[in-house]
Amino acid sequence: MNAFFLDKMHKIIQLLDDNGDGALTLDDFYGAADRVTLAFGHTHGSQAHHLIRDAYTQIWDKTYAPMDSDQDNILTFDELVDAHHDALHDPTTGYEHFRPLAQAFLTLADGDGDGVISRHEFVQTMIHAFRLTEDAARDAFDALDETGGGDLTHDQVHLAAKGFFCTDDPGAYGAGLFGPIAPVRA
Ligand SMILES: [Ca+2]
Ligand SMILES: [Ca+2]
Ligand SMILES: [Ca+2]
Repeated sequence: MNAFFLDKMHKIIQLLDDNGDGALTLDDFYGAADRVTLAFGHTHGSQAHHLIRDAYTQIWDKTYAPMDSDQDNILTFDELVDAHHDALHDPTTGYEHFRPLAQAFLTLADGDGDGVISRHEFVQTMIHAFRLTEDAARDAFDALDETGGGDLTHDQVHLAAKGFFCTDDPGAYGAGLFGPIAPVRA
């Protein structure tokens, strides 16, 4: 793991840490699930809400909870790095841990159900689930939409998520999925 990967881990905490304590809990994940559910016009308790909450529960139970070494149900930065290093940081098998969650996001984000993620659908997801600014969300989309067609296929989004979560290559497709990565110096 290189400095870029650690900077990405800082970014993940920053994006998802609802209560600002610098660590992640399942409630932080549910916060993201709740925001994106409402943003796409679904109600709490709806099928869509269950879909994305269940996906977060699954990734927490299978991937993150085993790395919560002191078992306090709080994932510190070091525990998060260990979880990603051990479970996800492998382009061939690592992404299978992540695919169900990405697929749940795709199902919600593809609001018109046409099988592709439009720029608008992508930008709304990034703003509401991950609190990106609108400018950062648009830039992230434009970096992924290499042909400029205005839509991303589900496979493209999976490829981007794999590039972000399962590699430490700053030039990987998807490295800018969640906006610019600021270098963090300890
Ligand atoms: Ca937190
Ligand atoms: Ca812990
Ligand atoms: Ca769509």
